[in-house]
Amino acid sequence: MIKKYFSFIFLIGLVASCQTSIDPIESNDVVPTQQQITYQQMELIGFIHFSINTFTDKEWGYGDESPQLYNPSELDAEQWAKTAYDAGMKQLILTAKHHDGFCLWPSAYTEHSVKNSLWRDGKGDLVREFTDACRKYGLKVGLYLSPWDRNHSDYGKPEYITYYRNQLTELLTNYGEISELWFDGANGGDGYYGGENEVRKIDRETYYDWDSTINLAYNLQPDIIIFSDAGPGCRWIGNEHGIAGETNWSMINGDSLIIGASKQAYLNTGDPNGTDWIVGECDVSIRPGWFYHASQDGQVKSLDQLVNIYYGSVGRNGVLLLNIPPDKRGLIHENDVQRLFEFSNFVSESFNENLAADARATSENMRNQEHHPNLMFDDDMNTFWATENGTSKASVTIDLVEEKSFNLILLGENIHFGQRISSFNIEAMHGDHWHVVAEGTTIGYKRILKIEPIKTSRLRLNILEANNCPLIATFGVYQEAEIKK
Ligand code: FUL
Repeated sequence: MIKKYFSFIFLIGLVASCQTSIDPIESNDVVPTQQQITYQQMELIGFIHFSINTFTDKEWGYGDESPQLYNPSELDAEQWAKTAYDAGMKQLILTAKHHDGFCLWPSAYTEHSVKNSLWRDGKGDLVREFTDACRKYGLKVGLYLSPWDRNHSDYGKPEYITYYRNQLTELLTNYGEISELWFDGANGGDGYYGGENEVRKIDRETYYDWDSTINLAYNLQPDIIIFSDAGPGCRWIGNEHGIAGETNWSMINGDSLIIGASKQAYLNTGDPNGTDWIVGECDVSIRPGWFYHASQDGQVKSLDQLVNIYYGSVGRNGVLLLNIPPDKRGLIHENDVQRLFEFSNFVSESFNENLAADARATSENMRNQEHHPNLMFDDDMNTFWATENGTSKASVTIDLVEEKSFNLILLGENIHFGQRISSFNIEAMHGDHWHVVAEGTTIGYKRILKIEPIKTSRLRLNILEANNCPLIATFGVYQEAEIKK
């Protein structure tokens, strides 16, 4: 009788444990769209600042520049696209119009464009050459259309908004699929404004009626990622050094953000309680300026600097947008090409071999076999270690099978269900003891931790705090390539 009773209890226990293991994974309320996931997976994208400023040696044109100044001697957009492709970039964004109002395409709505330049006898269309070149190299295309226009006589009046939307319609209608649209936050100030030469200030909250412009963009390009201080697709990371916060949530309160007037510290870290998913985009130039200046040929960022930027952006749950400005010839300068080559070699050498690829993991917090922690060691976000719903702490022990030497640890969450982890550490076994070798707050899509070089065969990942059950898709250890000085 007693035996029967125990078998019955055992059966109930078994049914209960099976039941919990087949519960679907609870999703967070705030999750990315498929477009945002695809966007984030690009990791590294490039920026092309090229316009009238390239020829006037300025960063911000006043708006009174003659279109005739624009005359690149050897412009080759395929050289840009090939350079970007070779560097591992997945998309390029072109400044179709910067603050000076000069248009790189022959817009029907202004004379201030390539059509009045000497380049290609006034018949050129750089947006066309750029989009064709990107597609030839399999790169996605993004466009920057400056909301501030220091050339246009109507800037500051309602008529300018119609002009701006007409231009946007041209760009989003005539050039095939556009994957990203860049709304810069700089707006209002002095300028030429059709010859008035005055200061024009606008109300950043109301003047542009952004909601209508964003709707227009979505109607024309439903999958587009829109960048601005306020998203909605991706957000400015709050600085132009390309560095995300050590804590970086993809969630943030979109309603509290204003294009051109957002709190930079808030943009830098996001918000664990944010109601909107807006990925952080980390923009930075390979040179001090956004536009090419011959005087900066010796100031291309060092490999060391680029690597730190990479760890501070891609390695902190962001997308790195690296600017590579073509010179007056219309080519990316040799110094920049060389540095990009060194950078992409560094990244591919460093992350070529996951030294944990054959590791074995064990955890007391395992939802079921389908979410075994061994699934963290492949490259697939869709196979992952998952714990039971409601867990906020969990540990996994990793046996590297033999001793390995490394100084980089890479982690990633399955963000389809939301971003969850807010505190973790990693321990390594030295002799008979565990020692903490790394600790951090957020993980998100990707987190890279550079640690003191170690040699060990056992590691332990401890998730110390999470807003829902941890879902770890990636665990890798790597030996960083040497940076030759
Ligand atoms: C800034 C602009 O004012 C710069 O000229 C540059 O385009 C940079 C990417 O964004 O806000």
